[in-house]
Amino acid sequence: MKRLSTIVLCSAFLLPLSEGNARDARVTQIPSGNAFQCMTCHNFSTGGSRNPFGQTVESDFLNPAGPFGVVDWGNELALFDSDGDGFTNGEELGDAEGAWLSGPVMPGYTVSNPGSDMSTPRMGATANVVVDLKDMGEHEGKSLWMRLVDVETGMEVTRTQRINISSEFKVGLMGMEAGKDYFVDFFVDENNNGTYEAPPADKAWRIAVTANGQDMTETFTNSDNYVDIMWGQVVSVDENGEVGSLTVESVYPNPVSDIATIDISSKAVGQLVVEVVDMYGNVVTTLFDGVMTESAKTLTWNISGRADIASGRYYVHVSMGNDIAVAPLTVNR
Ligand SMILES: [Ca+2]
Ligand SMILES: [Ca+2]
Repeated sequence: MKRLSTIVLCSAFLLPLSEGNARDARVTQIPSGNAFQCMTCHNFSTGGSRNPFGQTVESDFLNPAGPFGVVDWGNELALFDSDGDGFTNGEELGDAEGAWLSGPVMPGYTVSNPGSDMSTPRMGATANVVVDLKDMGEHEGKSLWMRLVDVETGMEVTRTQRINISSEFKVGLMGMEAGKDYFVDFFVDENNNGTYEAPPADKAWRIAVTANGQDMTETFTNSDNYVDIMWGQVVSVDENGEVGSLTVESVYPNPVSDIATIDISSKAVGQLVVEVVDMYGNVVTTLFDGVMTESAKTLTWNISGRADIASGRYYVHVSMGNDIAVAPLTVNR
């Protein structure tokens, strides 16, 4: 009943149709739309002028354009940071990839308002780091990747991407635990081929931070102090999830709603462990733990009976000795 009364309030200003009125149906057309209701897109709970996210939607992501358009939620809208707070619209709404179709997003993930730079998302009880990039004009239009790496374990905590970068922008990363040391690794895909190469082919930098339990901002001014961040050699590696001799060849369908099929190949023989982990690194399922003697293996993950598996981002984590391969997997319930 609470939801119903909110809808009535939004609709009270719907007639006559004019610029700036809230369309409450649109709340159902984006992930976590119920979190901020009309204020996802507007400056006021009754509608009115649009906030930066509402302006993005109105100008480029209504199908068809105009007052009766449906929000075109997808990868492009999800990857854009409308309010410039360093977190993409998808990260703020709990669907970084823009793969959401319906239903709630990952529990334990605190969504935030993509139209307000005073509101940023959070993973569990961890803190965020925001890198405030300056003077990046020479890289304008290129793609930038950034990740947070736990220095002690070498494991990648989280990563994010920006396409078509400008001279000044912010990039935020979630997941810092108080007292731990992290590397913030980032590179511009300077030669535009979609993968990382060590400088000078691509331009890469590293910032070391120690988490103090608070959100922090690091200012970075473009420089030629490049660092080979070996993007391919800490966990997820490349688009195919390849590390060493162990490879996650494919995960399909992805996003998955019932059964995912996972193809793994290995050039070596040994003890293979295949797990599905959530965004916090918790193992939600062990798919295989045994000796792999063949060069290829196909496994399935059936979530049709798993009410405990919420929509959101997961990783297929495959290991054999020191070899690790990781591939992202999105669940859409
Ligand atoms: Ca944002
Ligand atoms: Ca925000």
